Amino acid sequence: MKLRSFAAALVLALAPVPVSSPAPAAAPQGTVHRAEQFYFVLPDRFANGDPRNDRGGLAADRLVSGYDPADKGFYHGGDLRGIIDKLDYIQGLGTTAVWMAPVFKNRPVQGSGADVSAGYHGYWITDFTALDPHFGTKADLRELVGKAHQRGIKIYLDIITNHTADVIRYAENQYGYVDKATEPYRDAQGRPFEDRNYSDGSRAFPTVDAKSFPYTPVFPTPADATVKVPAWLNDPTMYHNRGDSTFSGENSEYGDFFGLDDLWTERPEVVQGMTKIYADWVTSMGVDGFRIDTTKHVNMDFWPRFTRGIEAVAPRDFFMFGEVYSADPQFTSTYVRQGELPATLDFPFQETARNYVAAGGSAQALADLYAADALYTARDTGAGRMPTFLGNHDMGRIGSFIAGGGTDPATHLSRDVLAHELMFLTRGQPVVYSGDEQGFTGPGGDKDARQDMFASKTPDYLDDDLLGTDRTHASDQYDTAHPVYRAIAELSALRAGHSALRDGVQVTRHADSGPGVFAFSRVDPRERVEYVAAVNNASTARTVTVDTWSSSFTEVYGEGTAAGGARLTLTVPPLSAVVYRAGAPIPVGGAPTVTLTGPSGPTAGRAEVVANVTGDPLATVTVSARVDDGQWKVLGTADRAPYRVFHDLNGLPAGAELEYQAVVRDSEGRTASVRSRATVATPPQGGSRDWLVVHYNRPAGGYDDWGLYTWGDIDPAWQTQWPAGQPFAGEDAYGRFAWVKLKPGAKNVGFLVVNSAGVKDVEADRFVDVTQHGEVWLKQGDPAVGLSHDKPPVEDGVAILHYRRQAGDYDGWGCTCGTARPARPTGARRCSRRPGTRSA
Ligand SMILES: [Ca+2]
Ligand SMILES: [Ca+2]
Ligand SMILES: [Ca+2]
Repeated sequence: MKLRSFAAALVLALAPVPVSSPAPAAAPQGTVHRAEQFYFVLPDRFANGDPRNDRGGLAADRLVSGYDPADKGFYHGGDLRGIIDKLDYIQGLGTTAVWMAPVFKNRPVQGSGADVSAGYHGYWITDFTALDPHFGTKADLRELVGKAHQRGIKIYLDIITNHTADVIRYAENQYGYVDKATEPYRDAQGRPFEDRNYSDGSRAFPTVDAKSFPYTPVFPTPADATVKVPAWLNDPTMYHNRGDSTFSGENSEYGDFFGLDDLWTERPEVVQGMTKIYADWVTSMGVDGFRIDTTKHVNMDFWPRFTRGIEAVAPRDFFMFGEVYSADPQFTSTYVRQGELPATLDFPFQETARNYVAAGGSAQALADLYAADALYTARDTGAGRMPTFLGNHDMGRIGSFIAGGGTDPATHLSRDVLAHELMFLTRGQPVVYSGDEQGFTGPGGDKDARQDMFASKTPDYLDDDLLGTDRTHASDQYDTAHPVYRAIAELSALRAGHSALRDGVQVTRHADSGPGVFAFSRVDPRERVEYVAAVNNASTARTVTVDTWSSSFTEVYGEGTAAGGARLTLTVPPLSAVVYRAGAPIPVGGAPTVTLTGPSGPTAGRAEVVANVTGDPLATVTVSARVDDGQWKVLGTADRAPYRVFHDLNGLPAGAELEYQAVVRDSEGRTASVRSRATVATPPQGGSRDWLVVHYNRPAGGYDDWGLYTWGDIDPAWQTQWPAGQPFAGEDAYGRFAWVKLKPGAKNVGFLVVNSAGVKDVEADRFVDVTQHGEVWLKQGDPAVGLSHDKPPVEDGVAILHYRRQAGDYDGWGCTCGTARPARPTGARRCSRRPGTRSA
């Protein structure tokens, strides 16, 4: 994650103001409630409805057609006709939306020797406008959409904007990543430029040519030069051309994903081209939503423009969610707040649920997970709209995690059902990965987690032990009597019959500090009837007493016992779940009042606004913000206490005036509002040092899991809870860096570099005397505290202008070159940055 400004160097001065004028921004009438139950299928592996298309119309040779049902890396024959034929089976689970892995035309075979593999998974697209002939025709897709819609089932496509198939090679025949500091992009006149300065679309992108890149893109064959559709994808300057990604730092966004041609998504032609490709699929096929692949490998600026482009042509209830492969909600949520995606796939839930059911993890981790939900509150969306899942085709299946989790095999089926209970009873839109309902396992992720639903000829699948059945993969697996299938169908009916469980507000009621009970309430604000649900991953029954808003409860799911009301005592059997329903709606109570705490922060470049509400416990609070008395903008609507909404301050200059308004709305439509003001202030000038900058270099990258933990004479707001540190969010030629705000008169600061598991990069505590030094340079695994470092080399033809502001308040200041008249201040995003000095 890259912060695009020095927001961490900003301070806020709070001044509450009474509300004397009418509410400036209308609060939305509650969020749009959409809660699907997804079924995710790999079309190649689900059902073979038409053997005539198994080779995609290509020659029989498996290296031409890609068809070899005995090889887990090749096409196995599944197709859209198979999905149409099995709609009864899919609907029997309670499915309301099918998400299909990509169905666009792929390069049939890539690689050579032991690495040869086929595009059966769909992620190696050459023609973005056609269906892969292995899967069928556009007529088949149209029929699938029509027949699914008749049953009330939606169809979601899996789309890719980050890359195409691996077609382009480099004339140099080398593929190591070359970063932008070493070799910047050059325009057609050979002048270096920073492409991110153009990625928001506000200025014309420089003219480039084949010499603009560190590598020279070439096509291995004449046919390769025209293989992609639409034709603009055959222009090799539409790609980053910097070599293979190692998935860290800059190259996470700019590198080729295992050779797949990485699109130059900063270019306007790519933004517009990708938007048109997928908008056309919406309008021509009537599909209902997208799952967006490799979202985090595309620059953040791309997403709001893409999202708005799709939503401009899509029906109102069209929905999209991004694959941001990270278990850290601080990171994933930025794609919702800043990237303006409606949701991200809930990888943090997956990680927590997996630990809970497969490895005896703590119930408290579930409470911690949901406590971070406010990070996703934005515009008209929130954490409740995230698709939740237990495993997938990349990381492996939940059955695999359970079978390999070291628990008693006799409990594995119960754990699998418990995993689905947890997913279906908690907030979010559950995703069932096709095959999980048949107890599929497998030794790992990727190809090992992509077993056929039909009788398999793949030796690597035939030796799997399935949960809940004696069958092997030698036979078809569409058994509607399988215990996991039946459990999912029952949970689906429960959600369908009780809207609170489908998309109600969720409030944590109890979490054991080790294995044990996680209990929570769910309430549909329109119905106001409280449900108390609890899961227990311990091997013994557990009894807990929880607070509720209601007084009498009856059981609607599970086999526990319960007594009491406002203090409800629940006994939850081992490895199971229970749900109780209150006998009467929650009273609304008196008229609402609201006060604001904060905005406080900023932390990680954002401010936090907390509203304190009295009255209806089901009231919502909509928080709006404006900058310098400009247009009000809705930040988001919080649906439960604590009512927290975050405001990203990236790019705001020091001195900017912020104003916040919170409007509380109760179930009877009564409102109250409050405003407060804050200033993005310049840190005080002169005198003692206010900031420490800690630089950190990891030669092989991989910064995302590492943070800076500090103590001593630091500002209390910079204190983090061990082992959490603050992220190294800034990036320069040395590596990453973090700012640490100091106490007035600070002298001694201690620090450690630590990862999320509490592992220290260097074991010893280290210290710096900040009266002597304001910057330190660290290297991975090296205990030395560098107090200076060599400046990176500068290429010929590049001039670096350094500019220092004593207080580090660079926002709002910019540089302009090559013109006699002053341009408008260009701000942080126009210049590359170095802490302490600013360079351009
Ligand atoms: Ca077929
Ligand atoms: Ca390539
Ligand atoms: Ca990329």
